[in-house]
Amino acid sequence: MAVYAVGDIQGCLAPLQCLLREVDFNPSQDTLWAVGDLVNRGPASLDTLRYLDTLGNACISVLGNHDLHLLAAAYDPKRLRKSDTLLPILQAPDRDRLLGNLRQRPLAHFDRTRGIIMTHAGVPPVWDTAETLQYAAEVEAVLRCDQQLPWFLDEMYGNEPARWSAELDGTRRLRVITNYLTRMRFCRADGTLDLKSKETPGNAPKGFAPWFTLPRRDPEVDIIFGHWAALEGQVDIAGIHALDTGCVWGNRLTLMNVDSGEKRHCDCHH
Ligand SMILES: [Mn+2]
Repeated sequence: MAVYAVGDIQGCLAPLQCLLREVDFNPSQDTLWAVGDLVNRGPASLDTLRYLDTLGNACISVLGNHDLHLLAAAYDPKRLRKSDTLLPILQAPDRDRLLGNLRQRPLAHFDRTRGIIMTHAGVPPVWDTAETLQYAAEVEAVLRCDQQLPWFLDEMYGNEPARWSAELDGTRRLRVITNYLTRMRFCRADGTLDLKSKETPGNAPKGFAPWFTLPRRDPEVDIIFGHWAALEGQVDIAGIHALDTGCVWGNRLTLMNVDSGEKRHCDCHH
């Protein structure tokens, strides 16, 4: 009955399966949480999606920026970039089923019993847990709607607005929600985002800080996130769990036992 959380997989299926073997993962009893960015850049994105689908309800994954980019590329292949490794998914005979399942995944997962929320990039300092889930659900509803999805995928790219306001509506509202939950690194206490820097926390742009160092609205709720490989999983703040350890960049994949906090790693070249 164990619950494990894994960092950004990005198509690195072999290290994932190695870690799951090490913990004797049993999908009929155990649960795997994934922080998103299941695909892209790595070698086996298609097989990663197929494998995670076989886990059914035993896998809970939130959407990351690369997962959303896959959906966008599926609607318009011109969006594919040279560094993307998504073409095998787009050409797969089971692509519609895989993408259809991906679209159903949430942007935030909250385990009320444990008091833990998981998103791909984090939780902005201006939202409590209830707001985070509510705003995530606004984007999730659009992702699941056949009529609205192509429109959203056209409009989701961009760094503006840089700051949340409850008065925002339409595409600007959905874009800033998506950016907080899937792309955020550096932020101000008022919620203003800097989406350009991908550096280490010590190299924050002037006036900005890593989002998790800012006072939290719900400090009693733990946060599990990925996305920021430069952190190397090193965040010494109670209740904050950074799981992206840059497997796809040749470092390692991290699997954490959610209840004990124990971490295991598998080197990417494994
Ligand atoms: Mn990411």
